[in-house]
Amino acid sequence: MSCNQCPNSSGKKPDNFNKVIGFWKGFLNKNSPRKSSPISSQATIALIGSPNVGKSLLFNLLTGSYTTVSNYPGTTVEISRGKTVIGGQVVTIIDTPGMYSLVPMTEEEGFARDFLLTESIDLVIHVIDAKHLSRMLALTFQLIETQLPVLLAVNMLDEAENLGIWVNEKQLEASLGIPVVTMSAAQKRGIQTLTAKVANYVYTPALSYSY
Ligand SMILES: Nc1nc2c(ncn2[C@@H]2O[C@H](COP(=O)(O)OP(=O)(O)OP(=O)(O)O)[C@@H](O)[C@H]2O)c(=O)[nH]1
Ligand SMILES: [Mg+2]
Repeated sequence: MSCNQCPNSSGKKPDNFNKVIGFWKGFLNKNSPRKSSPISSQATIALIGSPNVGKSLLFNLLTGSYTTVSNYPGTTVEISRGKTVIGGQVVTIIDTPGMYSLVPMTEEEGFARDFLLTESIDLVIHVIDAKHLSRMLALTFQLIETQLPVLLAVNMLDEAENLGIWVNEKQLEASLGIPVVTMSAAQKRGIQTLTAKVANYVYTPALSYSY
């Protein structure tokens, strides 16, 4: 996928992107009508994603609270909760352990999956690594299948751009049918866009989200 606004739009395209999108779009159309209702005020938002994609750093940026940012296994097995104000509403943000799939292979994945199914979550922010877009979209589609509203945060944009990988936010939104934010938590890029898109849900509970 190329970015119209990027000078180097002939850069590397994520492998198998169109195939991945096409497969899952067909699958979802047949199998799971998506929930379109917006989330309410007093919302609870969960950060979900593979290990090392930047969930905890994003959590810290959003909530201003301190958690350990580490690659060592086990450091985020405990779910962290923090509060912030988005769209004039107090919102609870939850940081979860890294997981590759909703079909649990590890203790952390089982924990995160059970938590998603049992907790009252209004919005899932699926954080992915822009360098591995196609591979990480599999979990996006699994999350959409849970019927929870999903926002895709394509993080690590700085590293992807350094490799010549350009992600077109609008094109991805159109392809997936969910809100997408391209961002770099390390550079604090895209955070305002992210909160603006979350605010769209939080602030207008009587309206459908549009993007
Ligand atoms: N270059 C770059 N590094 C980032 C970015 N976001 C996070 N990181 C770094 O990536 C590493 C992993 O970030 P974490 O926030 O711990 O990742 P996580 O998803 O919470 O990982 P787990 O808790 O293991 O699932 C840290 O060293 C972060 O500083 C980004 O946008 N760009
Ligand atoms: Mg973490």
